[in-house]
Amino acid sequence: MGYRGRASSYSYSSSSSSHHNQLRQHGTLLFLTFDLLARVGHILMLQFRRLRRHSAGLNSRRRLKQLLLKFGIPLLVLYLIDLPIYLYNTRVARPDQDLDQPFLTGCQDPAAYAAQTPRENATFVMLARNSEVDDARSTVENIEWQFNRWFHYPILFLNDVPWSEEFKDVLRRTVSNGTEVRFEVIEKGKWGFPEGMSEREKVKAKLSMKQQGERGVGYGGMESYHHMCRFYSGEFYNLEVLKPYKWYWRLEPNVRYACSLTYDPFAEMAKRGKVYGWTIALWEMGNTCPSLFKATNDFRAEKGLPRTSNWNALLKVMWWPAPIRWLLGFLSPVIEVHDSSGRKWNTCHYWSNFEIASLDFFRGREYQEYFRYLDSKGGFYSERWGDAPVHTLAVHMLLPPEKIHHFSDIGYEHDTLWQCPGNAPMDRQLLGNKALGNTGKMTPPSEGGTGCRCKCNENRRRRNINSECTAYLTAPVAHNRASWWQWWNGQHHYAVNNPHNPR
Ligand SMILES: Nc1nc2c(ncn2[C@@H]2O[C@H](COP(=O)(O)OP(=O)(O)O)[C@@H](O)[C@H]2O)c(=O)[nH]1
Ligand SMILES: [Mg+2]
Repeated sequence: MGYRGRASSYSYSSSSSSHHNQLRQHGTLLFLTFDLLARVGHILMLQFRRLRRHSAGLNSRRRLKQLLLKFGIPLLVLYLIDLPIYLYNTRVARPDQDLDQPFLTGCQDPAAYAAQTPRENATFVMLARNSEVDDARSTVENIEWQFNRWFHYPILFLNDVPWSEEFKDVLRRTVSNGTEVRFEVIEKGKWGFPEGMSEREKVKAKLSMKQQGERGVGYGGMESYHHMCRFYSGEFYNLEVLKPYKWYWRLEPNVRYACSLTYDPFAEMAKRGKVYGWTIALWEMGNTCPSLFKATNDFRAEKGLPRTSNWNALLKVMWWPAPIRWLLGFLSPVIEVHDSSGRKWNTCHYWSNFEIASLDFFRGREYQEYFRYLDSKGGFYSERWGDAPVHTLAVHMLLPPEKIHHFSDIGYEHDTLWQCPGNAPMDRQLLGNKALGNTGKMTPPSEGGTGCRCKCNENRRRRNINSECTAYLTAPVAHNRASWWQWWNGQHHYAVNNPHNPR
């Protein structure tokens, strides 16, 4: 799709001469690659013919031996040289110490904490539909009880259509005394197709969404879902109502926090220089965003951004020899989740319905340029790029590992996914604390637990964090990692060696 995401603020495709230069360079590179392949093929063919002539009188065993000597061994040697170089270039360097740990363990006295700690410029945000009033109420009731009755951060509700009186009434009644609520309609130009997209391109986009629906791409046939993903990927950060704030905490209808959170995560993130906080990581379905990784890597290369450990943590390490990788790179426009050098994305990403993050980062120049670049590729509609993988790829491309924080001590449930930490020892549960009060029956503490009065649903497995996907994304901050043997047996480093998160 050729539309330009807001040409005025977008510099990549506004200059057609640089675009032509790029095309020319790409064409030259392709020509040289083909030329090289053709020459190598020609030499191999000549060698093969010679061998056939020479071995005409030999029996088949000796022929095979000759073939192995002439081709097999040189190819194996080349592979053995290529493989370590490839592995070295895609390695995730091991830090000297663990770079990310839970901020605090067990319960704090929330009244004392709030009195001593200056508040941050922060807000909760919930995008919702009027019809989701019950689910929105349930989330707000829960977060007020588990956290906000002590901290009173404002809650901002966003909608693409005017709020119903019912929604406003119910939610106003749900918050605790002292919590400010605001109901806003998303300002013009921030929801829907990008400004500057022509009618023809919109028709094309709609047709593409219809086809995605028919192909069974998750939410692919739902136009409003595409708008939602594009909104949360970029336009959200430029809303006027968010200008006064430095931090946001994203909420969604029908979310349950399973533990009390007795410290201020905004203040702790600010204190420790964190930028992005998450709870759950999971695999993305490749068919929703087949070319997102390629587009992101193209952006990275165009901008001269290095392949860091954080970037490499996004890769699925493959053992293919170089020519197969070149072929995969060449075919990347038509195969899923590969970049143009043939590297493969592991599709692991942070689930963005929980996020505590810096608005300054996302409204900053680098992220916004990335968003506009993606917009110019059209993938929010020609595919169904989700805001979760977009945020993850950006965070791993633009931030060093220590700026990302896993809130492994937060109990979080939404839909079918959840994270529930073990509870810290009883002496860290502050049972007589007046501000915490009676929070009901809690799950018994477990060794190395970090949680404050968590009530985990015992019918589910206790923790989700011992997963391969989490291990990929947390590798850059993990000093202690699982051995090959442990990995093979399904034990991944984040759980194996993090003293706060035993299996
Ligand atoms: N106002 C509004 N909110 C929407 C729309 N589509 C999705 N949302 C909100 O966007 C968030 C994510 O949508 P959801 O359906 O939960 O997506 P999922 O979590 O990926 O299954 C939720 O907070 C929804 O309330 C829409 O068309 N209008
Ligand atoms: Mg949801």
